[in-house]
Amino acid sequence: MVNYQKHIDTLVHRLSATLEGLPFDGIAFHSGQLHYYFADDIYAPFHSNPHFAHWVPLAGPGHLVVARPEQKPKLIALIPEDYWYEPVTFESPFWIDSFDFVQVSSQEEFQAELGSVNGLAFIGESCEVARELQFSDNAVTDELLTARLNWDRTIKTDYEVDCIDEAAKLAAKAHRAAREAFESGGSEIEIHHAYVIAIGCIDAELPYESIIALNEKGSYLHYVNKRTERDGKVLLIDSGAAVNGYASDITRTWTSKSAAPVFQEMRDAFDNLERNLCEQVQRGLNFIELHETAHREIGKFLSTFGVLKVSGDEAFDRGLTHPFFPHGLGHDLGIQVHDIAGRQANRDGGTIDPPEHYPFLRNTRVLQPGNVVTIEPGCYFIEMLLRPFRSNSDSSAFNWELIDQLSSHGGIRTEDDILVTANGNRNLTRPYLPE
Ligand SMILES: [Mn+2]
Repeated sequence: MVNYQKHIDTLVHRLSATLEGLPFDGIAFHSGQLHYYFADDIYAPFHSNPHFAHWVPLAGPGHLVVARPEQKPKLIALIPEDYWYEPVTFESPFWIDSFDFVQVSSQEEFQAELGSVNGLAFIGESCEVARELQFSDNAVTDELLTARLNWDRTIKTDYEVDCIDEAAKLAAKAHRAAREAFESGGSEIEIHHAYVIAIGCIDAELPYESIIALNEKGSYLHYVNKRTERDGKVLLIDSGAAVNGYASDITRTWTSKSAAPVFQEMRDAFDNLERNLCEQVQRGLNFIELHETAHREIGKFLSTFGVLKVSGDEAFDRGLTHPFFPHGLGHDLGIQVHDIAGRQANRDGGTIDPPEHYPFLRNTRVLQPGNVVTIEPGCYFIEMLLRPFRSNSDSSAFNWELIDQLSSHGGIRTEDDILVTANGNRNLTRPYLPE
C-alpha cells in the first residue's frame, strides 16, 4: 500500500495537537479482547478497537500500539502459543516496517516490552486490561482525548481512501454477481451466497450483515432474513466489503421483467435522483441541507409518478415525503460502517443534534475535504408509516390505488460512497458499478 507510511506519518504528526493541554505525552491503543456470549462458552466475533485499527490492520485481541509525537510508533503483537487455532504468522505485511515491531507470546513478555506506562494515555475497551498493564484509572479513555481522536478520524488520509476505494471495487464485483443470481431467478439466500463467494469471504468478514430483499421485503429497512422463494421482481441489495479494516457500503435496486413497468421507470429515475445528490457533495456543504434537498427531490419524484397528487414543493412543505423516506440521507464511512463523529460539533467534542423531524440523520456536519460519506436516498412503501395518512386530512394527496399496486415491490434505495475533495467530490462507487 503506497500511501501507508504517509498515513502513519500523518497520525504521528497529529499527536502533538491531539495531546495539547492534556497530561499525557503519548497514547497506547489496545486492540481489544474476546467476549463470550452470555452464559455460553462461545466467543462473539471479534472486532478491533477502531482507534487501534486506525493505526494498523492487524486483527485479533491483545495487541498494543504505543505512539508518541514525532517518534516511530511501537507495535506489540500478542500471539499466544495455542493449539486450538492456526497460529498467526507474519511474513512481511506492508505495515510492519512502519513500527518498532515486537511479537510476544506471554503477558510477562508483553509487560517487559511495554516498560513504564508513565505519561501514556490508554485508549481501549477494558479498564481491567489497562489496570493489568499498570495504567492509572485517569489515563483510561480520556473524554477530550477521545473526542479529538474521533474528529480526526473523519478526515481520511490517502491510504484510508485507497482502502475504501478497494473495498468499493470488491463489493461492486460481488454486487454484479448478486445481480446475475437475481436475474437467473435466485432466492435471497442464493443471491447472498453468490455475493460472498464473489468476495471470497465468510459472513463474519463482511463489514455488516448484507440486506438482500426480494419484492415487498425491501420495505424493511434492515431486513436480514434470507428466504428461499425464487424469481423475484425486485431486488434491493445493501451490502459492502472490507479491505484492511475499511468498509464500503453500497445499495442497488434491480428489477426483473416481472416488475410493474412503472416501478422499473421509477427505479431508473431514482438512480438519476441519487446521482444528482452525489454531485452536490462538496466542502462547506451542510449535510442537513443536502438531506432536506433529498426530501424536496423525492417530493418531485413522487409527484411525477403520480404517487402523490400534489406538486413536489407542496409534498415537501406538507411533510408528505416522510413516510416514503424515513431514514437519513447518509453517514460517515471508514473503519466503522456508520463511522464515528458524524454529529460531533467540533474537535473537542459537543453534539449537533439532527432537526426534530429528521431524527435518524447520522451526519449533521459541514463537510470538509477528506470526509467520506454515503449518499443513500430511499423511497419505500411501508404500510406502518403510510397507515395514518390513509385516514387523516392529508389522505386525498395520496394515490392509494397506485401505492397498493406498488407495495408488493417493496421500495428503492441507491447508495454510493463519496469522498469530499478540495474542489468537489469523488464518487468511489460508480467507477466500479456504473449502473
Ligand atoms: Mn449506508
